[in-house]
Amino acid sequence: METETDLQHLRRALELAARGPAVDPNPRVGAVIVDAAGRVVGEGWHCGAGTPHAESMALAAAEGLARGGTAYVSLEPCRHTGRTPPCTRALIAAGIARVVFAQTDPNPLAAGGAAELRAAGLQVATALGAEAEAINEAWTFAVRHGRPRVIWKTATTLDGRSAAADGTSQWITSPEARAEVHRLRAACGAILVGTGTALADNPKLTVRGIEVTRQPLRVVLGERELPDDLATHPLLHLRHRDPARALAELHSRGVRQVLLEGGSTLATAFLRAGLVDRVVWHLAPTLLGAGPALGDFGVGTLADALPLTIESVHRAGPDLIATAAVRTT
Ligand code: AOF
Ligand code: ZN
Repeated sequence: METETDLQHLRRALELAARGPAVDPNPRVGAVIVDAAGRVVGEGWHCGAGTPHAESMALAAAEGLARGGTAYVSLEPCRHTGRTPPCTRALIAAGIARVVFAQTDPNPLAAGGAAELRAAGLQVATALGAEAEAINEAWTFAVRHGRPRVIWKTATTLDGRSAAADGTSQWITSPEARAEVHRLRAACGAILVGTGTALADNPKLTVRGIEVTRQPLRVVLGERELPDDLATHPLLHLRHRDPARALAELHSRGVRQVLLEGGSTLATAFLRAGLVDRVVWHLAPTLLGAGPALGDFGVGTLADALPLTIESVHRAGPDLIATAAVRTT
């Protein structure tokens, strides 16, 4: 039975989990140790792959005061020997009487901790599973599907164009929208473009304007040669166009979320393979014409796109409706 106090300690474990790195091969995990008298005697969180698990950090902080107490953990304690020893054993050895955890571990290598703890005579309870899962959305997806989660980010004008007649495509959207792209990049382990985009735009594909401990891996997919001076940052060039293979390679490198950033050939290949999980669509209130939705009305280059002023945006059932003025009188 979980009490309000249990939920408070578990929420604190979730808070601690969020201190971990936002992008990492491993999940973000937090733990709180409360002694038999109800006092918090240790807190811990996971700082990234290869470092101690949250439970062992919290037990170390408790300095032997854990006996007869309760461990609150945001993820089911692991029972495997991976980069570190099993947390179930550490909890049992410390004399913990009860474990309350949030998310059930979806990782088949580590799962089964709850059953092992029960078998050892500890009380085990769970709560707040959905909240804990939200802290590790991409990791949970990647563990369940055996591949990174894929986000396709695209920017188009209101008439659905992503480049003008002369090929100019930088920048369709505003600096404000581009700042959002950096936030999205910061949440991904790898940024993927095709060789066409790499050659045409020479994009930096780095996170700028936000502090990150590690830049995402820049990945270019396709056989075409790339000049050396393109690699302003460590760049991984996969000389094939197989989305499933690319994701398998990235997954084995610890990437749990990938951002597809162009061009259309790359996005098409991923969609065709059924390997796009989420779309982030940036819509600029401009018209270019000379596309499938609107004929050529005289715009040749991006700088001459006809600007509109969005007056309202709303959802109508599954649709998105935007009303924009071409000219404000
Ligand atoms: C963590 N941190 O605090 C907990 C984890 O890579 P390893 O060997 O350290 O094992 C990672 C697995 O251990 C992870 O996928 C998850 O199933 C389990 N618990 N992992 O990185 C932690 N408690
Ligand atoms: Zn563990």
